[in-house]
Amino acid sequence: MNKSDIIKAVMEKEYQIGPEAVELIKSSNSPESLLKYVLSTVNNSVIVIGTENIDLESFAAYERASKPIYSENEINPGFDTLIGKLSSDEMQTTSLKAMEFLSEPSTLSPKSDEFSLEPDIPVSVPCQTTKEPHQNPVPDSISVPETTYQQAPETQLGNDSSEEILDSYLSSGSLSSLRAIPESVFSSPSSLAGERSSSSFIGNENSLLSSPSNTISRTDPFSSIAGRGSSSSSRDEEYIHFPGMNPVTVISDISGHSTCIGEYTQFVQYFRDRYSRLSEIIRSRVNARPMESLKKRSFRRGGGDWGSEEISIIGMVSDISSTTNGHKVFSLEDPTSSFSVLIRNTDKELFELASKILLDEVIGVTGSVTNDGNLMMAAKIIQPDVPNNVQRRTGSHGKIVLISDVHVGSSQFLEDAWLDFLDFLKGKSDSEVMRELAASIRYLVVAGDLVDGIGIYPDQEKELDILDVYDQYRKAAEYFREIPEHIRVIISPGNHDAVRQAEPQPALPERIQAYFPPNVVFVGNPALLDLDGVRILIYHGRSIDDLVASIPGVSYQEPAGAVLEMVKRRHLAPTYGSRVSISPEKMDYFVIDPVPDIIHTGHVHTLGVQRYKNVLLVNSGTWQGQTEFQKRVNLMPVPARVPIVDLADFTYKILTFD
Ligand code: D5M
Ligand code: FE
Ligand code: ZN
Repeated sequence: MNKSDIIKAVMEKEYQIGPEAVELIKSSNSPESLLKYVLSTVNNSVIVIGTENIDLESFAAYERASKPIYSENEINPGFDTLIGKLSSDEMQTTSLKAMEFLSEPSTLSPKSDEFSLEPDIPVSVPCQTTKEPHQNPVPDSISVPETTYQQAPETQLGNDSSEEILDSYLSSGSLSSLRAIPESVFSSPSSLAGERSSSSFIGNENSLLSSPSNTISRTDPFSSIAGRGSSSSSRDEEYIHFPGMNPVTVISDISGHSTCIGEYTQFVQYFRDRYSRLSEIIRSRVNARPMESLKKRSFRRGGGDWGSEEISIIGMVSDISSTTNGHKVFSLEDPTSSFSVLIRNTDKELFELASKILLDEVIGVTGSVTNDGNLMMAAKIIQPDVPNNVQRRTGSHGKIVLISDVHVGSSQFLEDAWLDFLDFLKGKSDSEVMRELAASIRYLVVAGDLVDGIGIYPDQEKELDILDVYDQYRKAAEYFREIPEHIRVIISPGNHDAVRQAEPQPALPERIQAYFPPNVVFVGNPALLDLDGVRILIYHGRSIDDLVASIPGVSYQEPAGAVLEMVKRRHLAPTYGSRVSISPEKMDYFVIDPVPDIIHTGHVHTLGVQRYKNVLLVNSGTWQGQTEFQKRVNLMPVPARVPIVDLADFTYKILTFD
């Protein structure tokens, strides 16, 4: 077992590992068994596995006293093959789940080929880690919950003007297109066993017994922001206030509130929350019916040309396919039922909008229903979006500096530029204008990837100057101590930071917070804050990778365009189970509500600022030069550029430090 195998296996479990610990495992007589032993015994609250977490004596005693924790024969032979085929990013979301299925022959036999080795199938691991499949076999009936394949509903057609289109819809192979999604999030457990129940409804969580074998063992160990701020005793008791000249109020943040233990019922609850909040926004603009009522003959049906009644529905997109003639078909779900919607390619504008619709987003559709009550011909698609009349808030005074992706510890970290930036903050610029500007700064926000971390991508250690993640944070803290005390610094984590990978991510652990000076406030990812009257939504931006890949016209070169697509959907990570591993919390922390004044993202290492209906969208760049990995994928970073926003009128400047 070599170093990168160890790091990969540790990443799989959503831990990080220190270099000495890797060496210790590597040098063992049975590194694989030791690693498995460590992973099965490590304390829930550990993020970075160090030598102190490796108890060689107990391991030896364990091996003597019992059969090995994993007998090699028990391990699924498919696992290594799977790992070999996947990039590390895919591994983070895919392989654990696949491993779980592969270990349950009874559950996968009919679909194993489609399932096991297909890297682009979106599957996700919730919470912080996953169960050991061999130890906690999941009952058959619920073994494939959040990733059940869904077949588009069959449609019986009536005789009407749309027959031709419908014929092609029916004959299209796309009808049988399958995808792994958190299927039937509104339905009863019977649908999990393969049969969809038409009488399914929101609120069925009691029908799935929560057995310990269906849970994930690690829960959120952090309650870190509470350590520094004070809880409000007002109506909003959850809000945490950091008072002072430059006050911070945390309006929404997972830190200390994670309830996710990975039970299937939590997915139901999570999607119910997503649906109810987003549909409420749409409902304020359309008068929608429950889908179940569309099957009843309570309104005029028939082709649109024949004056059928226009009706509206609001649903979550559970499937997207195309007919052989190139029309689009959406399957929508609401708490009462599901329904198919057809978007004809003859309606250019509508079709263009339909091409941008993503799986799992919540949309309203207005149209007419075919005679048989099985299909809606769409005339209009309504996204939640931000109302045109959203009021600009009065604002505050002073300036806010927005940065992200510092990547301290990376050998590509641009220290010279960074030190120039620190000099600027300290008021040490040559120019009077810059000194005045610095004096007006009240807040500095870091939207994730403060350090480079370790074991985040294959061979990362070859591009690290600092190999220990704690040392990386110590170095970062050293830099942050240089920042004048009167500037309130807010640090939110990203995918390179030492917190769980599943989002929403909690704030950095207290051990790391302790390195930093008192003017630093730690929040989760995402986090909605009020900064002296200005509302800012901070999100690292992992979902931008998905949006670039799936929405035509959205690119890494203009990252604010991706954020705009989030705003239209009022959701930071619309599609479940792609790059973003979403932990099913009680509340959907990704819903953009209320509408903030500023949305600050990062992650893609390019800079972009855009204004959309009085919301300022800022994607800050990076302090890391191009890595070998980025060279391979042709990602050209925009380093050492700093957006600085006036809190009174939301005008901005971009400062350059290279
Ligand atoms: O991400 C910086 C950028 O690089 C971001 O656009 C994602 C991209 N990236 C990083 N790792 C991967 C993998 N493994 N596959 C595809 N794209 C990737 P950062 O979070 O700073 O590493
Ligand atoms: Fe980054
Ligand atoms: Zn990132």
